[in-house]
Amino acid sequence: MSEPVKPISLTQFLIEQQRERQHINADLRLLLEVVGRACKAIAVAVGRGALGNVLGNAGAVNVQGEAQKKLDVLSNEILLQANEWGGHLAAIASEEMDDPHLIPHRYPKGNYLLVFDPLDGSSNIDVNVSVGTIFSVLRCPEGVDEPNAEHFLQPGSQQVAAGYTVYGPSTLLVLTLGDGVYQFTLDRELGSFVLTQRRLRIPEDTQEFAINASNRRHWDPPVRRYVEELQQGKEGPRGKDFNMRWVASMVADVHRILTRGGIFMYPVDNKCRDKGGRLRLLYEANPMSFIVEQAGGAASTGTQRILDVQPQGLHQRIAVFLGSKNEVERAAAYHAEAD
Ligand code: AFP
Repeated sequence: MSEPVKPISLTQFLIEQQRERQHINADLRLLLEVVGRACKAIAVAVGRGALGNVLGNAGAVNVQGEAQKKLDVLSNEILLQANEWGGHLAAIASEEMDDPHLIPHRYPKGNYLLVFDPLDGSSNIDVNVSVGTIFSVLRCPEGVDEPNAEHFLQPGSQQVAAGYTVYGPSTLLVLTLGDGVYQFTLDRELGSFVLTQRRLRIPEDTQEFAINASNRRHWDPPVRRYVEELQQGKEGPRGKDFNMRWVASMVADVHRILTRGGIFMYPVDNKCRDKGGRLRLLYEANPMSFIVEQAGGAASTGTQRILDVQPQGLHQRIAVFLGSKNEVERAAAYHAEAD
């Protein structure tokens, strides 16, 4: 659900946000344009697939202990190189890097911190299923010249912008500056992102849910209860049938929810409890929660609003329930009852 739209370019949209609405300053505008440009380069690399010799593993393991794909490494490089020289950033943190990347001394420094998952869902690359980039922008604390990991540990409510791209049948960029959610589609002939949906709204109710059901035996009782009730459909306490979808690319699952509603869940379970969860707070949960809330949805750990969580580490993981408001609230209520 969204408002009708005049198809302007991302550049024009950002200039309007700066000039007319004074919603962003010139540095943030430049930063977002550069991120958009880098995502276009990633879209080209993803689109080339086997022809670009970019499929398969890179032969390295990232800080998360996961085998890096060639496209993970390439996307990370593209985002780093595009963003380090513009003068709008103080440092960059990536899911693929152990520590923050400081802006080299030869370039001017700015007041923002950029956080990204360069290629989310990368296990889907080799099977030609949608993947994407997730990013979040924070302010660098005042007076900090050489930011370190600690300076990135800000609750998600402090984000000044967040977005994701989906490299799917078309390439989409979804963006929030804290005043609604906007969707841009890449015009491949012109090479520019064009506004195609404004003020996206997630329906409060839904008949779709997304969870990796193969983990069922590891779930905690409130998650089991919630999902079992969905599965019981018309005959169960919910009195209606639900459909299940799981792409295993958070960008694709969240984009579906933004488009037609639903709830996405990656709870902490017995399989990932020692890590704190599966999804990363700074690179995945926070930007997606900001977007979902801006579209009228909700995002919770099951016990707390995600955007209120005080991060403890750059690569911290967390439980995620997000999407249609009434469903997220119900899942959270089951957790509260179980407590
Ligand atoms: P990768 O980027 O390592 O493929 O992980 C993707 C992801 O973080 C998220 O995008 C998916 O929702 C989730 O993991 C998929 O997890 P499962 O492997 O349990 O399906």
